[in-house]
Amino acid sequence: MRTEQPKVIHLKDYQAPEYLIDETHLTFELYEDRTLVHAQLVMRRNPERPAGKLPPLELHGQQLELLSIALNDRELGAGDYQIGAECLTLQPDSESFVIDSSVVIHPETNTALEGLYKSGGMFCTQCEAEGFRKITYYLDRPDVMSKFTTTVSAEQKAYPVLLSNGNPIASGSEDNGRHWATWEDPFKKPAYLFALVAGDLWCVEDSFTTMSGRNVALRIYVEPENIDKCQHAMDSLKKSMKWDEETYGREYDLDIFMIVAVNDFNMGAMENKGLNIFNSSAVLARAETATDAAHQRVEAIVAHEYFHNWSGNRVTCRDWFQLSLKEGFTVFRDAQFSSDMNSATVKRIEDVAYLRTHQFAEDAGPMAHSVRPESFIEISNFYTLTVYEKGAEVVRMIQTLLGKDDFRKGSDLYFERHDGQAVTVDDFVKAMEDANGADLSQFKRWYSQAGTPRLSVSEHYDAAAQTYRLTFRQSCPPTPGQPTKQPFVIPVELGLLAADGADMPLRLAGEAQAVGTSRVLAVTEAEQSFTFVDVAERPLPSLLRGFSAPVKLEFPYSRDQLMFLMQHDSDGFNRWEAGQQLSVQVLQELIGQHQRGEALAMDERLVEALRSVLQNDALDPAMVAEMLSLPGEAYLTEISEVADVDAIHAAREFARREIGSRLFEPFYQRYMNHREVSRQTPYVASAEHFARRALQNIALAYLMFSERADILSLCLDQFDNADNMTERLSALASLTHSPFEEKRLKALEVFAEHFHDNPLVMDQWFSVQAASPLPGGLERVQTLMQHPAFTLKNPNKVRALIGAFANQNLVNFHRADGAGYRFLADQVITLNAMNPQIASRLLAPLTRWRKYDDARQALMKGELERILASGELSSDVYEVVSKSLA
Ligand code: 0A1
Ligand code: ZN
Repeated sequence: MRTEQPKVIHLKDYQAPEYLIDETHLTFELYEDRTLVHAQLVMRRNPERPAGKLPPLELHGQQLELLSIALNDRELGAGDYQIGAECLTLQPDSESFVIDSSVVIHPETNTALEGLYKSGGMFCTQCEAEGFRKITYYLDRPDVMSKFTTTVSAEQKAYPVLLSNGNPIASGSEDNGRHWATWEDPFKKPAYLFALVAGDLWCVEDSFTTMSGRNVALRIYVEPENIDKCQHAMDSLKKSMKWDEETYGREYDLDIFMIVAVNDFNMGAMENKGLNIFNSSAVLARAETATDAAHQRVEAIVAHEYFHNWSGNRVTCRDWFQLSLKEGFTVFRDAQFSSDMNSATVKRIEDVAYLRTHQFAEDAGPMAHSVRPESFIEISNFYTLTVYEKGAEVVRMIQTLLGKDDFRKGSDLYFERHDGQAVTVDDFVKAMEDANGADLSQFKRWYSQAGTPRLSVSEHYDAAAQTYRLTFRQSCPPTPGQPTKQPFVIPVELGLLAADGADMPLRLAGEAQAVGTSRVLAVTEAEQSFTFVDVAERPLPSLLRGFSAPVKLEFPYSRDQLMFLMQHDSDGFNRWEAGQQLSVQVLQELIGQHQRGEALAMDERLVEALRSVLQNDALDPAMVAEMLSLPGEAYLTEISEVADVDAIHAAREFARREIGSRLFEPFYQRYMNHREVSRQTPYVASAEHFARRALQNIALAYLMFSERADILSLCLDQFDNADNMTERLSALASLTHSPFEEKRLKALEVFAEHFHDNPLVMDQWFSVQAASPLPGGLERVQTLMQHPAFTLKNPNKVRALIGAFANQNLVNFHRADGAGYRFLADQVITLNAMNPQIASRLLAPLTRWRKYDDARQALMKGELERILASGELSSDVYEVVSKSLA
């Protein structure tokens, strides 16, 4: 909790540490009412700092009860050191020395889930970013890297499994019913990668032979009841290990790799060296209890954490401003992996839709920051879409500009040059430059300038000269602390379509001959033109193929041109994008009609365009499903100047009903065919099967708008008889949004009865109801909070119910009387004291108040002010609230 004015930490103030820790020897004695931590730190002065008088040693430490501390075996007395709320300070008397400390901590009452805590019956840790200082006095900063040995002792019966990083080197039992195990990690690491687990766990075992022929034991530890839900994660792990060898030449380095699933976890998972700790939602998956989306998420997160072994652990961050060094790069790597494992175009569509809806909103809000932030109050607030997703886009642009082979040369040099070091984003870019003789100095503005650039494009065709000129104008709106921006380097991949839909050869003025039919232009100036020659007819440009840069593109396409691109663009992503732009135009027209009180009437052309997509059997069903998904309400909000919540909802619902009724027949055909295949095929978690089920389920949702009894029967049949959660949950979601109240309530009851002892399935049950746009949403959520399966102590539950309500149920959350806002603020105030990280994340929807009408703005700001005045705020919540009101 914040007791004084919060300190702002600035990147420009970075200084290397005065002291280093070569060895860290830890002993944990775990008890039910306390834990004793003994730490022996073998330290020396940092030779890179100025010599001279020895500076004081400031060890980080929070919420620790110090029992004893010794310097070179000499017990220190109270006068030998000072203890503050955040640090212990003492004066070393030699260049090299050993500190021994003993502290008491209380994992059993740790609800913040940071440091050492208990999740159900097991002990576990979460140390990133600054959690290790809640375990022992230490230099808790990523540029202090040390070799760790860890001994854990606990009661044998309750905690038969004792784990830490590295390799197990010794273990034994004591007479008193306790036992112990010692682990040694041969790799130097910062404290944020430390992990410890103790519990009654079972494990699934496998092995992997690395490219140099070493055998690695693989283990996934879970609570006994989940032992049947680990196979998918294990398969994903082996695929990731192989992929990283083949794609990046990266081999695993320890003899054992472990994953532990815990139920109470603030984020998705954590890449602790050799001992990844996962939110159980990111590990457990089997057909009956996890959806296709959950299976894909498990595959992606297992890969992400595994890839961190190189991009994050072997080469780590110098300081937390460099967070995107590991996160942006690793998200980029896991996205490449997922594209290779599944449909690359569908993966790109999903990522771009997510980025444009959520990261663009962050960029336009009060917490906007650059990929490498300049300052923060609480680093936990900077595990953001900007650092992760936009950071990945920035790495992707480097690959687009350099080409795949040269990018790989750069990454090889980066890993080779910096293995075992804590480095910066500049070091990463420098390796990319040095390996290729490239100059990325202007490009680096992507790391330092916040905000989403706009790129508006105009065209000029000269029929007589057969030239075609594209003029690009870029700008970037101001963000907090950055009123003006310099031009970015924007890679624009493009093609030109002829009247028959074919790509034209591309020859720029000055070039000897045409070079390909799709190419990347680097826009580097505020305004810049490119002229193509030998252009025999007026072309239609396909711009920003594959979303080659995270910008808002503006080009005055007509609806007919968009329909043409939807059919003919050789770039699959841009075919989808054309459909989205067409839908946006049509939806915005409907929004206008609703606002003017007119009867809603929808442009036929969208229906016809979707009909031809739906009837095209040659298209990947997953692409068809994506193309049939209208832009979400949150995206429509993001692109509005002032978002009219009710009009957006009404327009989108109207469009969905229209599409459902006009395309009833083809939807019915598709549904019946696909459902039949699903009925006859055992569940397989692979792209082809995901695709079929995606289209089947979107068809069902559209068909349910008909409110016909025969469709209801199909839906109920799927709900009752499906052998997998993907089909069952989609049927439940369609029912939950339907007017068949009796059937809906019955289905929800049956579902809860069946799955009441599976917390992850119950999360889905909460979310489906929380997201239902039917009137009375807030009251339903308030009632669900009383359900025995709900608890504010579990972050997954908070996200599933309260998060889903505030982020996905926009009509109910933004109801005009402000009750949704008041409810959210109440939860934030309660959670502030229990779990500051979760409280601060839950707040995000209130920070977007500038998007709404005056009345809602006042209500939202009122709630932010109420939070600010509610008492002692954590630094997490304080930072977000105060910046939102600034
Ligand atoms: N490094 C992890 C994310 C993570 C960050 C913070 C955490 O606790 C506050 C937990 C996990 C990743 O990128 O997967
Ligand atoms: Zn990560």
